[in-house]
Amino acid sequence: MHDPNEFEQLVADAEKALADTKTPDRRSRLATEYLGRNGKLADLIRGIKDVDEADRRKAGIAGNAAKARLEQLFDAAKNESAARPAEPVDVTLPGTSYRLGHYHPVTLVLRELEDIFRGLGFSVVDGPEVEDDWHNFEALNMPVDHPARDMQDTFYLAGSEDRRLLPRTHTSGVQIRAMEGAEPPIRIITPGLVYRNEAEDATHSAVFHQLEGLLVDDRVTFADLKGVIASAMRALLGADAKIRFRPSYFPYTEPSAEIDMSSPRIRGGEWLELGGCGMVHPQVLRNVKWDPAKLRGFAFGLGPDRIAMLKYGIEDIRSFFAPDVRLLEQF
Ligand code: FA5
Repeated sequence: MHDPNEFEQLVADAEKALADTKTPDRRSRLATEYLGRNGKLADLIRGIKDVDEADRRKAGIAGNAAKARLEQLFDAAKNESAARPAEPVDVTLPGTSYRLGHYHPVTLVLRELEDIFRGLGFSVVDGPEVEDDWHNFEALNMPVDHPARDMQDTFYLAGSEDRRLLPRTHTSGVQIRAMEGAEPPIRIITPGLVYRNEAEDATHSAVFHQLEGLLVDDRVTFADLKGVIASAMRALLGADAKIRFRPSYFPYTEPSAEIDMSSPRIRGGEWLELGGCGMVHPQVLRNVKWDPAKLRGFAFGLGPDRIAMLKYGIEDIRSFFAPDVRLLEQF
């Protein structure tokens, strides 16, 4: 430092900078810039030792005066802004927008189906994806050497030979779990993933969803089953959706049927397979210690992936399980 007037210049600079400072935040940064331990004032004060001896005392006095003046200036600015009301908020300015994610199309269909079935009095229950032989097969009237086990190509978990654990091939095992230890009547749906050792193509995936339904009460007929399926599908796909039942075979229902669906807005009204269903087999009721002489029930297993393909016009089921956000972004 060569000139004690530099202190006056520093105060003048600070005054000007303060006048241009609008926010408390910037004012506080400015105070540090001038008054901080490594700030501009401290720099000048450190330089006093280099001033000619004759002027050194004068420089010291100027330094102290500058310090007092700067402190006064910053204090005043602080008090003034504290006394001033906060800047009014312009509520018409655009807000901060958040990028929201998208639901998977199959999730959308599952949620819609859950809502529809809840409206029909069903409750939603969950079951394990790793199932044991009893629930996936045996209690469903498929003993170990029953040929119907070959209707679904099953994966088995390595090392579980004694308990025969498997990634479930269908959601029907949850029917058994829901009835075991419960009292009739029952009215449930159970959505979830299932796994099959299948060759994949545009309508077959090795991992896919099912939505199982089960209703057991004292007077239930096949007409009730048709009514429930038809009203659920009309609610989901429109009042002009048509349902038809084709005779089929499942060991756990008798009689059994395949459900097909057609809508004029989907693939030109072509009939498409939606799921399997039937009246609960008496042996299944016996297996859960319910009395088939007093009870009747129906069950169904729908394919929500196929329903989502129909609803959204998606040609290949494999795109649901491929990690491509371009698909999801459309929903
Ligand atoms: C069953 O799995 C029976 N458990 C359904 C059932 C439940 C019948 C209750 C009677 C009573 P199926 O294997 O047909 O049936 O499968 C049912 C539906 O799942 C099919 O109609 C289809 O919509 C869907 N599905 C079956 N395999 C696949 C697959 N590989 N990829 C996608 N969807 C499939």
